[in-house]
Amino acid sequence: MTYFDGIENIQFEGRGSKNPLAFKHYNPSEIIAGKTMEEHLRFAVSYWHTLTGEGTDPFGAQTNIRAWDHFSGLDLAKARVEAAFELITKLNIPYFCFHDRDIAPEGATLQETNKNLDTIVDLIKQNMRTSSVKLLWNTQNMFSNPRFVHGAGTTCNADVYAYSAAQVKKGLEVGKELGAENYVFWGGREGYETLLNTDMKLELDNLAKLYWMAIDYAKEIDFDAQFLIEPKPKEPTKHQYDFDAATTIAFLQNYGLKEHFKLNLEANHATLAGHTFEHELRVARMHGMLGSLDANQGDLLLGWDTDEFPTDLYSTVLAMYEVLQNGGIGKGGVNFDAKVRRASFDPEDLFYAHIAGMDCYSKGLKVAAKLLEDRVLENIIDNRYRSFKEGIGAEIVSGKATLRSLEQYALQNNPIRNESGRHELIKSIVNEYLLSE
Ligand code: XLS
Ligand code: CA
Ligand code: CA
Repeated sequence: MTYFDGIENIQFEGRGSKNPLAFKHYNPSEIIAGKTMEEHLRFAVSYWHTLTGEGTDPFGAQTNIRAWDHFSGLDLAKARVEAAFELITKLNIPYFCFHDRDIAPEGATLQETNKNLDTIVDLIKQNMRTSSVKLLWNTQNMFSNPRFVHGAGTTCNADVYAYSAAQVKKGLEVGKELGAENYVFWGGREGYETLLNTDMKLELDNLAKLYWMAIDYAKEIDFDAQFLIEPKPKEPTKHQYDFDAATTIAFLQNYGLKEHFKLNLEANHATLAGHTFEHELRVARMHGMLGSLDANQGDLLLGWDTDEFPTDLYSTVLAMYEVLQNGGIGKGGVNFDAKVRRASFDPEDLFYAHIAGMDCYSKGLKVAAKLLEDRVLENIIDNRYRSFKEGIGAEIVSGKATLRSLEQYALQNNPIRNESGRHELIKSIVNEYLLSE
């Protein structure tokens, strides 16, 4: 059965095209900075938003109209697999990502749940064999079911912890079975509501133990995916332990886990943490931990995780600038962890949304590559820090300077002069690149 009749494979038509079902900027085979756009961007569809999402919100029921709506149970899960492969292929997207519970319904017992999962994993495997779609990452949903009310790896209930471990074990086996290139841990309810009833130290120790068990088990079954942790500061809990990139890196370092992980960074989680997306990417890059991108955007006026499709060109330029500076995204990719707005309920909106996001990232890539080629920001930065290249600055950088030598210098160096940071000028230069590329 087909689910998106009337929609053909989406083609690149270029800038002048007015066809809403065509790419204006994403030209997969076009070479930018030595690699094809497809190789740079490694786009992925999020199963949970695009196939499982219904358009509900806390105030209202499903609005999405989907051709698979009349199915239920395992039949619904099977229909969604077929629909997923049709959509991903028509969009010419190379990857997808899922949580275990997105793809198959839970049964009455863990055994039954695993059996449902196996059935759908088999079907996905068949579809992967007959298409070129690959799995960027899978993960486990340890936050929706009421059993996770107090968390999973950080729960106060050892029985829930054991259940979570079993779910991670199965998730790793599924990842191996489907050749996942990465495996994600997002701390769904790994956080707290109040410190008054929380043993934070025990919770964090236990979480680290769960990660160590996952590392050991992946080794045992020969699953060589890149492990990724996805930071988020709040939602659903008031305080999530993996607050942001810096906090997550400190946690990993503290428990000796750093070399086993990279980070999956999401734009909307960055802004929830009070950072820009490029800040999170920069922190990860500085530590050699930039793993993958969850591409979306929040809303300036709303303080929650709205997961909108990325359409802000300025943000994608700066994100792709970090990725290029990183030497690429490696085994990671650009996963659209984004949902159509509740009022965009038609099936074709799924296409318009992905096209918008893919074009926005493609344009971001092109502009970032051009900025780098012309060394626009590099020259500005080199010049801004030039006082550290010679004299007293070079001594500070090389570690030769002491408080005594610096005092001696300061005493005879009068007056001190600063130069303008030229913020507005620099932003207008970036705008010129955006407009002309
Ligand atoms: C939720 C997260 C989640 C992760 C995967 O806010 O973005 O969807 O990406 O568990
Ligand atoms: Ca995400
Ligand atoms: Ca999100």
